[in-house]
Order: sequence, then structure tokens, then C-alpha cells
Amino acid sequence: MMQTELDLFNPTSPQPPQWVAARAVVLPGFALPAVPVLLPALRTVIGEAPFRHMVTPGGLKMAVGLTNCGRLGWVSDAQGYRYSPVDPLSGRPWPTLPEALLRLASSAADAAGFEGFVPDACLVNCYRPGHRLSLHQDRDERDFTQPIVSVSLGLPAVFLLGGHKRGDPTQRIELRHGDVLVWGGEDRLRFHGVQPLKPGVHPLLGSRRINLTLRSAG
Ligand code: MD6
Ligand code: FE
Repeated sequence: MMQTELDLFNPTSPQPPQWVAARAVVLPGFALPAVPVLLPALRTVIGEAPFRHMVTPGGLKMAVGLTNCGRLGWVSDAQGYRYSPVDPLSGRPWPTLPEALLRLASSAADAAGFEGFVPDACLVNCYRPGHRLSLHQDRDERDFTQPIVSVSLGLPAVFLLGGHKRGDPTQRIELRHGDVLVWGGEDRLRFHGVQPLKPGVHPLLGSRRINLTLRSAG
């Protein structure tokens, strides 16, 4: 049986945490109970701040659609990468971080041993089949002692977790609908990326993968 069918028939079957590094853990299905509340909240966010294709400082248009919610949002343009309190498309603050997402992020961080995590930024990435995210480090946040909580929804993806140098070997980690990845501490600045999304149709999200990364940015 396919994983998506398993999720549908047994949405809260507990699966053990999977440690992928000293301070990095996949919590399989951790977000599933929140999905019925998360999806409508996400629709509201996307209605206020639609997905857009940001341009890298080098002039390349990113394939993955991106938006934000929370006090700060990650933006990229010819000037570089940074967090901004304003959505450059609308000139308004980013949509409010949904309460359910805040709660999910703090409880996932707790489960991973990072107590008291209060995110102020949530990047929302939308992948279509073929879209990938090349190896990068997340280093635009102010406080690297704070973890990152990443929630995967929709089509599954292969996440690549590397080391502290770009050329270090990577491990392949399958992230499915409802999985939460938490990392921080000594692993906070590891290189990571996402392999090209395989074609497919998810029963709730269609031919998309949505990834939410919650950060303490400011
Ligand atoms: C993604 N995630 O899973 C992209 N960054 O689509 C990230 O870039 C990421 O999942 C930092 C921490 C967790 C992540
Ligand atoms: Fe990242």
C-alpha cells in the first residue's frame, strides 16, 4: 500500500522519531492531527500573500514558489537575501502566523529537545513535480542557537542532509505528508537541499508539495 493511503486510513498511528544527526530528528506523521486546521489556515495565508518566484542575487528565478507568514518573511532579490517585515509584492506586513502552526512548531521543538521555541517567521515553499532546491545553508537568521522546524505536506520528497562543507556527503531522507523535521544545535548550519519532486497526485494537495519552515529569525 502506498504511504498516502496508510496516512488516510490510519492518520495517527504513532511512529518512532528518526534521528538523522545528533540534533536533527524526523518526527513521522507528527503534523497529521493538525492538518485539518493547518490547510484552511494556509489557504488564508496564500490568499493574502500569494506564492511568487523570487530571484536570487545572481539573477536566477527560483522554480519553487515562495511566500511567508509571521512577523518576518524571507525575501530574495538582486540586493541579496534577508528577512523583511513587509511583503514586497503588497507593501503590507506578512500574514499572521496561524496559531495552530505556532503550537505545532513549539511542540515539535519540545519533542526534539529544544524547549521554548517561539518562531517569528514561517517560509512557505510550493514544489511542483521536477522542482528541486539546491544545497544551501540557512544562515540569514540572527540566532543560530534556535532550531528550525520543517513541516512537509502533500507529495513526498527526498531531502538531502549534508555536512558543514558544500562537498560533504549527503544522506537521503524521505519526507512524507505530515512529517516534521526539527534540527538545531551543532547541526543548525548543515548544508541541505531537496531532490527533484517526483510526479504524483496527493489526495489533499494534488500535484504539489508544500513545505513550511518555522524559524526564529529576528
Ligand atoms: C524543504 N527545506 O524541505 C526545504 N531548511 O522543502 C529547507 O530548506 C529546510 O526543511 C532548514 C531546515 C529544515 C528545512
Ligand atoms: Fe533550508
